[in-house]
Amino acid sequence: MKIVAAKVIVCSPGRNFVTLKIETDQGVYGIGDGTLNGRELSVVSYLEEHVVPCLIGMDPRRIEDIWQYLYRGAYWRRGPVTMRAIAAVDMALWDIKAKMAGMPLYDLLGGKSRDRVMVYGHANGSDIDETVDAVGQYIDLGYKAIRAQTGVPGIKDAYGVGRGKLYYEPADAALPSVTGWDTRKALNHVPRLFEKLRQTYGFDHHLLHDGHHRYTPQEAANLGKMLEPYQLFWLEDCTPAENQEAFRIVRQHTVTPLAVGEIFNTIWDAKDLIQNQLIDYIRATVVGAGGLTHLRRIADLASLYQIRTGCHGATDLSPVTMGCALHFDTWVPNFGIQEYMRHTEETDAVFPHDYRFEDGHLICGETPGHGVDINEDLAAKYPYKRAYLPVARLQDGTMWNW
Ligand code: KDG
Ligand code: MG
Repeated sequence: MKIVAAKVIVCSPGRNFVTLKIETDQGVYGIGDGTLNGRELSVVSYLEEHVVPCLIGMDPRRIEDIWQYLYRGAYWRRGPVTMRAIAAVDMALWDIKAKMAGMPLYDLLGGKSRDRVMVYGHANGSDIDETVDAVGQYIDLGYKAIRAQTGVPGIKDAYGVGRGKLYYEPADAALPSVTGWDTRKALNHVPRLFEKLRQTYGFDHHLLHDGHHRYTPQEAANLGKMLEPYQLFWLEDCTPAENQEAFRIVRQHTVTPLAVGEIFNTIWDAKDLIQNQLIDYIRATVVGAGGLTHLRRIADLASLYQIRTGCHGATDLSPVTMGCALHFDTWVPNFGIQEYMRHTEETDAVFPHDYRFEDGHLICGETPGHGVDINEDLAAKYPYKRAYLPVARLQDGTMWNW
């Protein structure tokens, strides 16, 4: 069996997506996602110029060998562009293998560990009352777990507060828009949101919060401690994780569960965090961390330390990643939760898929493969549009982490 063609499809049905389609001499094809928000065309070039030529003629059944070839063979290891390109190939190859086997992907991975996958949605508002109402709407939709973000008085466009509600999309401008940040103001405000949420809805639902890399380790420890009475499911990205040791400071001061990893590319980004039990949930996902082949390794290492998965699932991960992630979540023994930021109707139409939402959970389909396809004719109607994530500056103009 041979790979005879591989093409990169770029489209923008509401937002940009990079999709890889690998075709074989047996007529079976596979689909992979290589979207890198705000830097999409670098992955396109990496795939078209440096990966596709190598793939032609290879045996698509040799998933592990092709992964190693692309990882070791580049000499230059890791990084978001390389690992997304590898992920796109890996997803497409698993799709082909499962289609050839006539199995839904979860069966090929080892079979179901659960029937459905608990997801969390994003509730946000420009102030506490608006966010409380938004959480209520998610509860009415059946969600069991909800991430809550609120505007903070005195901060321009605080993280997580979108213009649209259900379809909130942060990459919203042809050049990065400038948002603000002030840790003191946030620390005064965020605990009041969760106090109000618990007063209003009680303790039955899981509540989550994303610090989006804004706090220093000591500030993050302070936030985690102040949030303890509200029993969060997790506090995410409370401090940047380049320095994995930084989480030790947070951990020493708070029992609020910690999640990190949506920007991790490989197991090496998470190794110390996992082995020192400094986190509770690992957020790496299929497109970010080199595909299913590598994500499985991260999940297995995490399972040794009772750390559970919580795959990133924002809108910048295409339905192809969501399909793969749901098969992974259905199989992985140490599953925690899956993020689910809904795609727009335009996106869903370009990527027909067989997963469905029911009662706060996503359920993956039974179609052989990962269950997600691309309608190329429709995709061609939505050409690429440059779109950037915002940047953040402190009140005195200093560049900060968005
Ligand atoms: O592209 C950036 C988004 O994926 C990110 O800002 C979303 O933090 C995020 C989350 O938790 O989904
Ligand atoms: Mg996040």
